[in-house]
Amino acid sequence: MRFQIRILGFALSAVAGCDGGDDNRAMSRNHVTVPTGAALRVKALEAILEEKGLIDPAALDPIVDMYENKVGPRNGARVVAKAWTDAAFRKRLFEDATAAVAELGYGGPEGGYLVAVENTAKVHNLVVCTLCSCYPWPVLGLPPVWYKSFAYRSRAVRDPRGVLKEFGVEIPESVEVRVWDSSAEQRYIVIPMRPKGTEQMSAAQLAELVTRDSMIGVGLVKAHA
Ligand SMILES: [Co+2]
Repeated sequence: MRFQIRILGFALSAVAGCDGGDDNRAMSRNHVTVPTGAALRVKALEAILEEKGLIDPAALDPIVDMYENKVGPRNGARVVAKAWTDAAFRKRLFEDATAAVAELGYGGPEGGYLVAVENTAKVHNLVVCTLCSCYPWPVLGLPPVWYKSFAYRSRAVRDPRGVLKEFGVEIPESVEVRVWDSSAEQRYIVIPMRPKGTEQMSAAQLAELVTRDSMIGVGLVKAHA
């Protein structure tokens, strides 16, 4: 029972979508995925559950961490590995990513209107939500804290190469950097370049190499994890 309540608290936080009750009012309509009231209700419920000793805030952190770092991005990694190894799937993915990832069983809240963008030798893609934190949950899980930060949201557009450098990614001047601004009506997953030297690897092995950051565009996939 206690565990179920914790999950409920987590699910309620998740449903709030782009965070910040008050902030939502100032946002473009495209980024508001639920009525402002929902975020307030979640906060109120959390406060009551905490006050009554039914949830322990510290117990929620590992659950959030699990979705942010483990469960979520592993789905996206499977999508990338399949795109690298299955030409027909790859084609469908770039035509309609929402439908293609549904073939693997991924979909649900914050998962509609998914667009896959392809990194090539000539183009590097970077994803941001300039106004809030729109993010494709079914394939990437919950957005990392830095993704929601004002610094990332503003600088990713103004100085994408500078931001990439801070993530340890140096993109040659000859490669175009494209920045995609997410919204509730369009969310993105970057399909990174398959590293050289992985020709013999299975899709499952390849998926192990794919990092969350590489699917946001702030990382590159290396042949050795
Ligand atoms: Co947003």
